[in-house]
Amino acid sequence: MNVTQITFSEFLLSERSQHKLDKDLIFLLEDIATSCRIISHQIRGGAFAGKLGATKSTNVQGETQKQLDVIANEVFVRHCSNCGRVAALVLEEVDEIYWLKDKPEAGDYLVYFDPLDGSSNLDVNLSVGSIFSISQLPTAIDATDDRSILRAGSEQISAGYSVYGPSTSLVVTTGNGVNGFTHQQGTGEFRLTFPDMLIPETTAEFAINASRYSLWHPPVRRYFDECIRGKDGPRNKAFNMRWTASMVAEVHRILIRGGVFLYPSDAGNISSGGKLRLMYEANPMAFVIEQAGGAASTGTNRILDVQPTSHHQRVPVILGSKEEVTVLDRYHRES
Ligand code: AHM
Ligand code: MG
Repeated sequence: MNVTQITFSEFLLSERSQHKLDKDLIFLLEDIATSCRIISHQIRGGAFAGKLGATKSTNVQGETQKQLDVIANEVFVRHCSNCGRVAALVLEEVDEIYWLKDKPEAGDYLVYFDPLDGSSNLDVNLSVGSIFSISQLPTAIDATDDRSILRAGSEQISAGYSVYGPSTSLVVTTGNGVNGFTHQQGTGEFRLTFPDMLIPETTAEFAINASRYSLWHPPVRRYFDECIRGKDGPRNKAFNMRWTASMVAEVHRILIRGGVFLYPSDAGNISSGGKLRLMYEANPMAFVIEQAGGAASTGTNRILDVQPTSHHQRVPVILGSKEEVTVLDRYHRES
């Protein structure tokens, strides 16, 4: 870790002048950072405030909501509605698109959130996170047209996540590389601690929920089987495996030390698209990973090129160090 005194606000100002970023984007990123600070605080106090555990409700995906899922959702809505350029919010926990402007103009922002990813980890005190993605409307539109938020990941102008672990990190890209910040207790500032994050091209670490082995398709089984055969297998390499059940924590680990993460489609009761949602999980993470020199694929397509057809759509996800993603793409082609 390379501790600097540069705060997130100072960093954004220098990004703005270097890369001619819109001032409203800077305000919006500040609002997102504020939201992450608040959510981090709520999570740390969760057990004392009686905020761990489930609500009585389920979300649009039919999943039981944690109290903190609902709280994190409200925090993002409250803070990210301030910016006059935000046309709509798309949130994992809410079925409808949350339109903030009656007559959105060209260039207005569309913001996609997974407010609290991996929330099944809360009760057992493991890392969770928030994920965000920002795109722009190419033209002015009629606000009732929900299809206008279905933008491919390649149109993102910024994305990132916050991981609430032993410390709180904020990792952001505006399409000019990836930078990581750590929340400093006391000053309350996010300070630049991981400038210019780059993923090593090669790795010997993979992450997958191996309990789903019997449901996987052949290319994923082939990859996994070869990894666990280690040095005696065709990959001639001793692999290590990790699974935290929190995508934000997995992506953070990959940005720091390399690796590959898979949540493939399988024959389970989840739709054939896989588990993870395209617009607020796969796209932002794919943008971050590519900006850090890695690759992100569905197995058959670059994630950022997938044209969305619905805002809660799911997609298979393979991302991380380039060499492993390339191997997995090849196994999909060969199957
Ligand atoms: P969530 O958005 O409902 O929290 O689900 C997404 C999470 C990811 O963070 C993680 O990679 C995955 O679900 C874990 O799934 P599994 O329960 O199969 O381990
Ligand atoms: Mg999620």
